Amino acid sequence: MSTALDGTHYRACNLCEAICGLILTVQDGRVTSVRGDPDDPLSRGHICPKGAALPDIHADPRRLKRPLRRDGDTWTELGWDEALDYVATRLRDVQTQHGQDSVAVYQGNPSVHNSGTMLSSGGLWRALGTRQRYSATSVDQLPHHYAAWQMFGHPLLLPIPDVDRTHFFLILGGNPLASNGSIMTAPGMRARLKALRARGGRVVVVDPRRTETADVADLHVPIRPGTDALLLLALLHVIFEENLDQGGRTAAFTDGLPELRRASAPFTPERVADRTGVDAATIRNLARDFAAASHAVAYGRMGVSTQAFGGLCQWLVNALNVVTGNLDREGGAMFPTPAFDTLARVRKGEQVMGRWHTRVRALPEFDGELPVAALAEEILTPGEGQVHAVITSCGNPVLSTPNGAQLKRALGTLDFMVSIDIYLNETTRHAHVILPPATGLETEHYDVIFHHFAVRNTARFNAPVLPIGEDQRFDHQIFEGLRTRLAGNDARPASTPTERLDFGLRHGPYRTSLEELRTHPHGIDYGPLQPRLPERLATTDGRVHLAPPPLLADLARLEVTLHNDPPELLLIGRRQLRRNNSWMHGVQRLTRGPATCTLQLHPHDAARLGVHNGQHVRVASRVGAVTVPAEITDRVMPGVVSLPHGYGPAHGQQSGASANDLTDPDTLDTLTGNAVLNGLPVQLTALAPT
Ligand SMILES: Nc1nc2c(c(=O)[nH]1)N[C@H]1C(S)=C(S)[C@@H](COP(=O)(O)OP(=O)(O)OC[C@H]3O[C@@H](n4cnc5c(=O)[nH]c(N)nc54)[C@H](O)[C@@H]3O)O[C@H]1N2
Ligand SMILES: Nc1nc2c(c(=O)[nH]1)N[C@H]1C(S)=C(S)[C@@H](COP(=O)(O)OP(=O)(O)OC[C@H]3O[C@@H](n4cnc5c(=O)[nH]c(N)nc54)[C@H](O)[C@@H]3O)O[C@H]1N2
Ligand code: SF4
Ligand SMILES: [Mo]
Repeated sequence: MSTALDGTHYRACNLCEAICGLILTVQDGRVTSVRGDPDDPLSRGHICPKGAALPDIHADPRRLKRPLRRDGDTWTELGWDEALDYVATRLRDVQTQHGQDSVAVYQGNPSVHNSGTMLSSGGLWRALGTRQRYSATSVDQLPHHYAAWQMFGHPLLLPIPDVDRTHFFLILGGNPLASNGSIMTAPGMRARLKALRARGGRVVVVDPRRTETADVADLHVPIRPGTDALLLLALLHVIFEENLDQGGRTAAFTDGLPELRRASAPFTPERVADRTGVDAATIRNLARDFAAASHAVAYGRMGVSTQAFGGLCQWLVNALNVVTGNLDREGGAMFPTPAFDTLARVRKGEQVMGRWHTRVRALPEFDGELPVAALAEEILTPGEGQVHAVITSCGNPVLSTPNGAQLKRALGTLDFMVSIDIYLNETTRHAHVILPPATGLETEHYDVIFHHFAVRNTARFNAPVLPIGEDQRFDHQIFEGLRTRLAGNDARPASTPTERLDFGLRHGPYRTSLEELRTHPHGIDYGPLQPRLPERLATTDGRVHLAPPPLLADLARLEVTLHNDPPELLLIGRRQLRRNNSWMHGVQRLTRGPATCTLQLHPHDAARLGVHNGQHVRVASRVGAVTVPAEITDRVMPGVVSLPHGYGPAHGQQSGASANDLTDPDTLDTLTGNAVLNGLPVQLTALAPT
């Protein structure tokens, strides 16, 4: 039976940062095929297995569509009005009894991939007025924001590698062939890297693991986890020592070059070689090649962000681009110009850190959010200001934040918890109410965030592909429903996400509109990235700060590591093409095949510890232990073991242990407050075969 929907639809995928254009065929009201859209000016036909599985989320019988309320272990469905009334009442009661900050909020990763949530959740947080706000940022890219704020004046002024025009791409701690790129929206990295090499350029990957990206690079440089700041300083050292630095066009408005030169002086390649595991000759050659390339760009991602020196790493990556004249120039690190530009009206020189602190450990807020590593203790520690209620939206922090087992215990003690989420999972099962929004193909989409990080200036808006049932609600309806109930008589009607989007597009740099974008379903191409400095800088003095004092001061902490013996075994993570953080295991076409939650370890370590391939091993850290099968491979360097995150015991065919039952909330990048998910000391024991 054909329906009004039948035919061809265009929709950008919102599962990851690559925002690929898709062509969907609908027959009899069902999606029967998904292909990459060759006419999308950014993705040019790219699609990955997750994108192809996008319709399966809709078909997944476990996906929630109606509100659920829990009494003990029993879940019952509620009507929407009843559910929203109940949630608002309970939240207000907790705040009346324990104060505004007794309600904590955690926003997870899909928040930034849903324009409805992005453009409507802020109103609810303002109505709540709580300072207990957390998100996945502090288990991810917080150091990028910190360095951008210190150097360029705003957390979102992140320089993006101009991969399509560079001749030398230095990747530290990123694996875009598995992740499809992050803080670098560049769909189809395999093809982009192939083109880079075809034009005579080089790709170098610095990573403790020989990754899928390292496989297609010219050079893989294995590095001991957590030591990249030393390597980056040594690269700068060589560049200064051999007078390879070139100011480039940004020199006229850059301060701090002499301070940076002085700071890197003690870090000779010879001095850091042992600790990093990278020999001095390799470091010297890398510095020379990078400086000599006509267009070069250094890029550091998760591996150099979620580690003990994340802030230093992101600063030094930017600094390397600046001193080699590659900031804000073609083929270097550039600032995109998105059609919907959240940076259009920034306040210059805004203080965004330390305006308040966590109660228990006094960790500083950054851009309105506290480090999520502190959430469990804020719930568990009695006293004035204790958290008694939690709201999660698009998040699964029990699997995604340090010491998830402790957070799980903490969530069990709450007076009230509500989760805005589409699944019943390790986190949402603790909620008293789950409010499931429409998702994916049911929603309209414009990527509000990732066009700010894209390697080309484009814009794409798509209408929903699938209709929602009468009993479903959109995310913005849920947020607005709660906001108006909490704000009571003060609530004025807010504009809808669609209206906000249209307003932003009309006032944006290209003066476009939703109407115009609707007539271009493949997207509009505004061309390659353009130089944007110094106009785009948000520092009070309008200059780039190459040597911000807090970053210089943090070098003392790094120096100490040169004098300590390194731990014998360090744990790192591993993203996998067919997984999406903690939540797409319900999609069967992604979960076929052998179990993938394995602990990779090098043959030398396996021999030393008496571990056989496939044997179960116990991995223990300061906070916990997990049991997983070993996978012996020389892809990881000796002294390093790798475990993917996002697994749980109830993930069907792909069940596994959670890496965050090992990670330690007390170990942070103390400069930024970011969690340390890589370079964690662990002990390994082989378990008797069963
Ligand atoms: N050890 C270790 N830990 C890590 C990482 C690591 O590399 N190693 N990576 C970290 C990183 S980078 C990140 S971003 C975090 C991610 O951590 P989180 O953001 O906390 O978790 P996700 O696994 O992304 O879970 C997404 C949740 O959103 C729900 N969801 C999916 N779509 C929608 C939707 O449209 N609407 C709503 N309301 N909900 C939806 C899913 O059911 C799921 O509960 O994990 C971090 N944790
Ligand atoms: N298929 C898939 N794609 C995803 C996701 C997913 O779960 N699955 N998650 C999405 C999210 S939320 C994010 S944030 C991005 C992340 O995108 P990426 O950062 O590209 O992905 P990761 O695989 O986490 O890459 C981190 C790399 O750092 C390495 N590493 C670990 N420790 C160190 C270290 O100390 N130094 C160096 N130099 N390297 C180190 C790891 O071996 C790994 O290869 O991916 C996104 N895309
Ligand atoms: S790469 Fe990301 S955006 Fe592209 S199809 Fe895959 S999941 Fe979707
Ligand atoms: Mo992330």
